[in-house]
Amino acid sequence: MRSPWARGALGGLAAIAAVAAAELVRAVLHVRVHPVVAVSEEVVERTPGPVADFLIGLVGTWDKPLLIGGVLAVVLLAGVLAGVLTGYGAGWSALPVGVVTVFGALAALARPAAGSADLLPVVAGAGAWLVALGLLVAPLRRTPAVAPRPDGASGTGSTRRTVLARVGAVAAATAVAGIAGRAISRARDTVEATRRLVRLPVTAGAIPDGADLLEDLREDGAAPWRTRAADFYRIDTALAVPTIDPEQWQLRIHGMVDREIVLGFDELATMELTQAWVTLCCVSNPVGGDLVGNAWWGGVRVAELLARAGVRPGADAVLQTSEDGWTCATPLAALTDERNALVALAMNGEPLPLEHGFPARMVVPGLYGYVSATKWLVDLEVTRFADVEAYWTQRGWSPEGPVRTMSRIDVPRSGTRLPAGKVTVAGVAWAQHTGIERVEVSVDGGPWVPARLGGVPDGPSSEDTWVQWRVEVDAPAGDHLVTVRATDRSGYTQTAVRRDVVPDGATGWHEVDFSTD
Ligand SMILES: Nc1nc2c(c(=O)[nH]1)N[C@H]1C(S)=C(S)[C@@H](COP(=O)(O)O)O[C@H]1N2
Ligand SMILES: [Mo]
Repeated sequence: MRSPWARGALGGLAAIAAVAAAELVRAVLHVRVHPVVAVSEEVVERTPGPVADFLIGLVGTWDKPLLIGGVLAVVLLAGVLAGVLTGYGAGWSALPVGVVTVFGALAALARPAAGSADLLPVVAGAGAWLVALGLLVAPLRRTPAVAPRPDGASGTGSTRRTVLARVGAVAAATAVAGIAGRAISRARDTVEATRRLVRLPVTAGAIPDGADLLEDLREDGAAPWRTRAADFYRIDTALAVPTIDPEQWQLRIHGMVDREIVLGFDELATMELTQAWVTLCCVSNPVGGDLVGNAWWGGVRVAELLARAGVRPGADAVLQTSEDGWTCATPLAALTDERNALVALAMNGEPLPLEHGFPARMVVPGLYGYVSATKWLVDLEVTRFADVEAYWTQRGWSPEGPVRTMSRIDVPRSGTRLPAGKVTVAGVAWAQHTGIERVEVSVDGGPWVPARLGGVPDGPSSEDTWVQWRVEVDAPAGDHLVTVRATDRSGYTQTAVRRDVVPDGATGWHEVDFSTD
């Protein structure tokens, strides 16, 4: 049992455990490629054309499986080596693991549009590798000091049993992680494929005249007026994105209603769809933060659905529930008044992306997401605030979540150096379902200067979106601090008092420092 062969075999198993752990984390976090595949892709990119052509001529379409198999073999060999090296001390055995991890990390980061999340499968793999290796070889070290047996066999029966038990446990965990990872990936691929086939009678949404006021400042950090789905902030408690087949999906509306109704996806999609620009934001958005986005949503008005069900007197809330059990309670009034509270099926002219609630989510202008914007929506219960508690209100957040009037400076970025003279200051401001009346900036505590406001949609949803603003200020050579504040159409001007996001949204003025010379 203490032979290098045994250690090598245990090391190989630990490497397989690492590959499986990385796959599970990859699938859960929806990282596009496994680190092994990332390394393979990197190899392809770095192989000179003629060499690649020659090799492809040799192996034909087997090139990719062979390449991935080759990388896996290297990982396995590194595992065997790490196992053998445990006989020489833990430090040595960590070396092959470290080398493989560094290559995996570099390849993961080299993928197009890679972010720090793409490192997590690598980190999980390395962690699982070291833990598994430690578990598997530990009994070898703890072998009681007994005299060598006459038959020359090393170790004892009890060590052997412990090792075998641990081999069984690690192998089982490896199999579970690998199978779970594959199942999660497959479920997601299936729903993605279904989603691509969904056709909805919606448009891509035309940007209102003059709304996109900051196109020329995009390079400097100004957000586009329409937030693309890929750039839209994502906040939810779901570890793995729920994968819902629209064919199986149903929305139930019940509680204090005259008649309970249950609707399928096709039924909803063939009702009259309302389309509107709505800016969504998160209560956890700090002053100056980017947990806010503006999109063209398409869906069925909740007021219409509630009217069909017939709301009974005495109700003042609707408890929304998602497929994964998340809940929020929304004031009934916000769902039945004239605003465009929607069971949304589309975002920017496409079926909702999985991350943003496919096949259906709520969008309610004027309320923070945590009290209104259930993704993967399956249930609406008409009820009373006094009778229910929802996910975040149980955790200390306010039951009421009207969006606070807020403004943000996007240009210049904090710490920028600019030529002295005229400096353009620009950004966004929002007060959904109230509307922005005025945005002002002040340089170095000087007088408030009104900014020029961009356009908003015509008609009833004109107050439901953010507004872009820009202004030129004088900035002589030196260090400067620029401050912004917005006034909404109710006449309220943002308070300077800085308050944290808990329990009902941050307050205070956003400030940015820059210098000119
Ligand atoms: N099912 C579900 N829906 C949810 C949440 C959640 O955790 N689970 N989070 C809410 C919060 S706090 C916000 S701010 C919005 C964010 O929506 P987005 O991720 O599409 O930007 O979704 C809301 N809907
Ligand atoms: Mo949120």
